[in-house]
Amino acid sequence: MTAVRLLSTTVATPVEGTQPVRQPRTFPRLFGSLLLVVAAGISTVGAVPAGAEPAPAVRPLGRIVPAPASVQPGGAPYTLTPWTRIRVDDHSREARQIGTYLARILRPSTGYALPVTDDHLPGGIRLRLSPRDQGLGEEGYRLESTRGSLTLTAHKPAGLFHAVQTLRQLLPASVEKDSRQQVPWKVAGGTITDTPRYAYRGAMLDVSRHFFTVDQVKRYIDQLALYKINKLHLHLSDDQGWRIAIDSWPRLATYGGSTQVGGGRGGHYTRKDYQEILGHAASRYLEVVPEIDMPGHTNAALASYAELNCSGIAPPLYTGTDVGFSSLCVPKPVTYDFVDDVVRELAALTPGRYLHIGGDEAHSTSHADYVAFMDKVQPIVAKYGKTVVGWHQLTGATPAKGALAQYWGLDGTSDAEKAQVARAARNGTGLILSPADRVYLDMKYNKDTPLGLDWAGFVEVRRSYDWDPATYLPGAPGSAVAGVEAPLWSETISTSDHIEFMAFPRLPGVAELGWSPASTHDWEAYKVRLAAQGPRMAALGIDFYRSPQVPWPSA
Ligand code: NGO
Repeated sequence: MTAVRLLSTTVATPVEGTQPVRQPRTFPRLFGSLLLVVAAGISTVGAVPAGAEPAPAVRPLGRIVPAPASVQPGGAPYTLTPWTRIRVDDHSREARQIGTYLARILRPSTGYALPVTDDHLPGGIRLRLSPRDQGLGEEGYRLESTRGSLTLTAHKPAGLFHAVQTLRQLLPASVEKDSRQQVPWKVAGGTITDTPRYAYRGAMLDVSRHFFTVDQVKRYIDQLALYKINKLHLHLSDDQGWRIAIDSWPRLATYGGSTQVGGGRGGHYTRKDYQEILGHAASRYLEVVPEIDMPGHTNAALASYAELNCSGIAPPLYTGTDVGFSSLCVPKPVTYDFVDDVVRELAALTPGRYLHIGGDEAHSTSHADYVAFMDKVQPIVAKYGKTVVGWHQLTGATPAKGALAQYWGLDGTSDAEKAQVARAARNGTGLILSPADRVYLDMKYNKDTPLGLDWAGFVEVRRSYDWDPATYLPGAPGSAVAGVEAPLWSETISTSDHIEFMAFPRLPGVAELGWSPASTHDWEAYKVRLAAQGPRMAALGIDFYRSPQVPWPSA
């Protein structure tokens, strides 16, 4: 397994198509708009012409990210006015909360009052939970836009929330601004019916190498929600920092969390902080997947408690960026008291299904110890009611029933290692795909990218989007794929600006791989939809990487 990263440092990933693709404006405005309407008329968004300009007064229905499953344009647009009301089902607290969330997004830029009401009058923006629409599942929705009303229907609240994200993207980008804008607030007529391809659509933030405050995490959650990401994986412990308060082992956070890469102050989340993150994530329909990495990547814990070391001596805190040098002491009984306490407390705090136990780069643990450790630790996770997630090295041990393995290999990963993961997948282990040379958001875009690493090569926007999760890992059945996740490791990342520059615009592409049907997958069409996100990201204050592969609008 060491070989993965050592080998991969030498893998050169070609930088793809570096020329901006812009289509010259050779057709008159009216014809251009007609073309867009016709293009939007097909049932998927695959055929919108590349770089089509000028921007029409009404955005074509379906020009959003992730691409919806089905788009049927038609009829007159819906127009928001100063008298518009947001009408929610009277019996659903969650529908009302989502309505209020929508109103808070729309009020500053429109300047309209947009009261949220449960009156039964016709018209307005309607948020409906429909028990009959079971076909929409846990997260699907229907959006119907007509001259008289705009109706969002879902079977479950998460679907309504995703419908709101679609609605945001159908309105002009300036809707995201926090001051009043004088533009017509129109949504093209027609119907979108949309359900996700995968149930697991994640983003990971490494809060260990550099600590990020609750507000920084909340800001990232808000950005993830716009693209229908539904899992936030928090990498809460590593060699450089332990970031979550554990009452039964208090020094983990107070001492183990007291520094970070480069020697800064670090930090940790109190139980209250963590609950605030959980609450915010839940309000955005994201499930938090907490990770305690073990048995390697544990220097912060080993430094905090001498008894966790086989030698009985605590090492110093670590602020560098090496990996693979630390291990919990597998033969010692106290190791499992420790794991039990940590898992018990974390599982009790976390409402989600999953608990990630790391398991990567255990280069200081023998294979036999690694297997023995995982055999003892996975049942502890189950005992506290959670499903195990581990980095794909877990497949070298015996993954628990129902466990998910997170694959972070790359093209250069050995066939034997790929085969080991594929075999586990055939035997029932689910896969979360995070190929490092595709979706590691900490990889540099190109040699000039000021932040990030390059051990998996350079990852331009097209490369991160242009692959298929279902057929990615040879020998692994498509049905084993639970979804995709874009990790952001933070050796070089220490501010929200850094997060945003590395995540955007690659994150929306990963979100699309997770949400949209394979039939919509088409880089030429995607890059046009992504380009339309440029002004929106800018309005949200996201300083994204202006990839030359994407035909960003010039204004
Ligand atoms: C690897 C390693 C992490 C690094 C990351 C940097 C995994 C699963 N383990 O990914 O410790 O931070 O690369 O890209």
